[in-house]
Parts: sequence; C-alpha cells; structure tokens
Amino acid sequence: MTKLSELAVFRGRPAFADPLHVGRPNIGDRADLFARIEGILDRRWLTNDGCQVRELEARLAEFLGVRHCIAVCNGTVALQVMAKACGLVGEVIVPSFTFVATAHSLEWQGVTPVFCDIDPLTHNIDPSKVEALITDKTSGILGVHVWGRGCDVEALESIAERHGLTLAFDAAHALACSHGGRMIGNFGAAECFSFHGTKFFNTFEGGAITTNDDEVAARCRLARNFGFDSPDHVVSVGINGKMNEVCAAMGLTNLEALSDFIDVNERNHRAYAVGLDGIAGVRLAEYPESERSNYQYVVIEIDETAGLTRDEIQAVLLAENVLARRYFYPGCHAMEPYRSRPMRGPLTETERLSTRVLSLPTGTSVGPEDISVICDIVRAAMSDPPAVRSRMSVPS
Ligand code: T4K
Repeated sequence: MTKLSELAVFRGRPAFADPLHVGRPNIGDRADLFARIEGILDRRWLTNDGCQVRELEARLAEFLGVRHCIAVCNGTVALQVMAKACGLVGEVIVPSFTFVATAHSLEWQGVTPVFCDIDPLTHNIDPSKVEALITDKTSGILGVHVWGRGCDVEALESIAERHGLTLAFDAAHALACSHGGRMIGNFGAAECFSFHGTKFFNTFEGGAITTNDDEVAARCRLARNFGFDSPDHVVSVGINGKMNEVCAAMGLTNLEALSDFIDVNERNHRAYAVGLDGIAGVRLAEYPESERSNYQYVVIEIDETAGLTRDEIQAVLLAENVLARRYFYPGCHAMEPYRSRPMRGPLTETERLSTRVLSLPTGTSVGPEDISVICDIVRAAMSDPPAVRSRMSVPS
C-alpha cells in the first residue's frame, strides 16, 4: 500500500521510471508481420486493392457477420467517405462527447454537426434530446458507440424512421463489441471503425466502413479510389482513402491476436475495478456483461464527492509518470470552429461529464502490478486531499 509521503508530489521521485501511456499500441506476432511484409515487397504491390487489404476486408466482414467491409487509410476518412456515400448533407446530429474527428469529418465536407447531449450513465447520445434538434436541413443522425458501448440503436432507429433521416454510426471504439447480441458494424446505413495505433486493434493508421447495403458499399469503394470504376473511367467524386498493404499486413497480424488483446484488456479492467473499489467519488465505467466488449478504455469518473478534482488526480498521476488522458475534454462544442457558433441546445451532461472523466493506461504494455500501483497512488492521494493540493500545481 502506497503511503501519502511516498507520492511523487512529496518525495519528487516517480513510481514509474518509464512513462505509462494511455494508447500504447498492441502488437501481434512480429515474425508473422515481417513475413507478410516480405511478401508485399516480393509482389511489388504496395497499395490500391492489394491482396493483404482484400484478405483483411474479408476476415473482418466474416468476424462481424456483415456483408461489406471497405478498408480505408484512417477512421476520419472512413467517416468522410461514409457520409458522402450515405448522402449526408446540410445538418447531421452528433454527440459532442466524442473525439473531434466525428465532428470534423462532417464539417470538412460542408455538413454542419449539430451537437446533442448525452445520457450521463451510458456516455452515449441521448435519443430523448435528438428530436428537438431536427430542422428541415437535417439529413441524418451519427451516433458514436463511446468506449465501445453500443448506443441506444433502437431508439435512434425509430427517430430516424419517423423523420426520414439516415442513421449511421461512428464505431471507432467498438470493434469486437456487440449490441443486443449482434456485432457492432451491422447497424444503421453504415458504421465506421478506426484502426489507429492507439486503438486496441491497429493497422498503424487505418479504418473501415461496414455496411449491409450493397449500394452504399459500392459508393464507398468508388469514393475511396477517386471515383474510378475501371482504369481511365471516373463515375463520381472521390478521394484517396486507400489502405496500403503494410497497414493491412499489420491488421492481419493483429487480428490473429485479437482475442489475446481482449483477454488482457478484460483482466486489466478487472484489476482496476478491484484496485479502485471503495475510493469515494471515483467510479469505473463498466462494460455490459450481456454483450461482447473489447474493454479497451479504462475510464474513471471523478465526481464532486471526491476530495480531489479530475485535473488534480491527473496531475498526481503525471508526477508518477502515468500519462492519463482527459478523453473527451472539453467536448467538440467547446473547440473551434464550433465554439464560435451559437449553441443549438443545452449540453449540460456533456459539460459535466467532460470535467470528470479520466482514461487510464491499459493494453498489453500494462500489467496487473502496474495497475495495483496506479490504484494505490489514487487511493493514497485521496486520503489527504489538502496535503496533496498544497504540494502541486495543476495545469489547466
Ligand atoms: N471517432 C472517434 C470516436 C475516435 O475516437 C477517433 C479517434 C476517430 C473517430 C478518428 O479515427 P482516426 O482518424 O484517428 O483513425 C487519439 C488518437 O489519435 C485517435 O485515433 C483516437 N480516436 C483518440 C481517442 O485518441 P490523441 O490526440 O490522444 O493521440 P496521440 O497521438 O496523442 O496518442 C495518445 C497516446 O498514445 C500518446 O500519449 C502516446 C500513445 N501512443 C500513440 C501513438 C500514436 C503510443 O504510445 N504510440 C503511438 O504510436 O488522439
């Protein structure tokens, strides 16, 4: 058990010699990856619908039980390509409590994100707040499965149906997660995944669009490759959204290790639950037991009954070389260009939650002993908040 006087804010020496980051990549079997890269070099086929990309798309589609998987160069481009392919124009209703890419992907192509508040329990878009934001410019709703926990898909579907809107999902966090027993990737007109290095399944950089709609899939494939449907023949506007072969090779390698990554994340999540148990004002976001989850985010909520604020706890951890992240502070609506615009509705829960959440390190680079030390640090710091506060300065 760490004593108060042993904290780095008192003795000046961090508990961890090397930094413990949120977002450390998981990496599958290196020999397998290198063999795949040798094959890519031998074939001299580096990108544009190569065999590694095709294999990754097929394996992911099979894993998710979805008709189409279109691999792209990152999750943001997945959202942009999907938005075009699904005909999102005018205004689209999105949560503000998400990574800014959700909003930027729309704004970048002239579609205005209209921010909706969240359910404080699930951290996902609150369907009961959506209808008040619908105008004659609204073309769709883009839900985000925050932390991989499925949105209230059914409520959003019925709103979309009632108002003739397109429903799509940002599933950047949700690979290998289910909702109502069905794999995320199958809902709405299309769903978009991120395979960025910080995601539990990564392709260095990468992403994918999944859909059961043949026409949406065909439009995504065209848009990903400049609108070419055959050499010299362009049928629609497109961009360069292609995934390259090395990224796909990383994806195939990591797919082999997917269940190991999930097991480690689940073990780590449990270790945090044990280590943080009983600390007043600190609550670990849980994953639903009835669903499949990837457990990739360890998110704590620190409320006003805790002796220290979220930012003070982050500073205590930083002094110990634990780089926790404030995902998603301060919310998209408080970032430019959105903050300079009039608010369309209150975002009370978003604003409250974004000052309370802290993401803690997990993944294959973090072990149960590390987690035990991290939890002990939080517990020790919370045992005498005034003493801790007097020893540190908190960055804004
Ligand atoms: N929608 C949602 C809901 C998303 O969360 C995201 C991305 C997207 C859409 C867009 O998908 P992508 O276009 O990114 O595929 C990170 C990630 O960059 C971003 O992918 C992710 N969500 C977001 C939640 O987190 P930052 O600004 O915190 O990333 P960065 O580069 O500062 O990395 C975070 C930490 O990870 C670092 O402190 C160190 C560690 N790290 C990072 C990288 C890249 C490593 O240890 N090794 C690495 O290679 O946004």
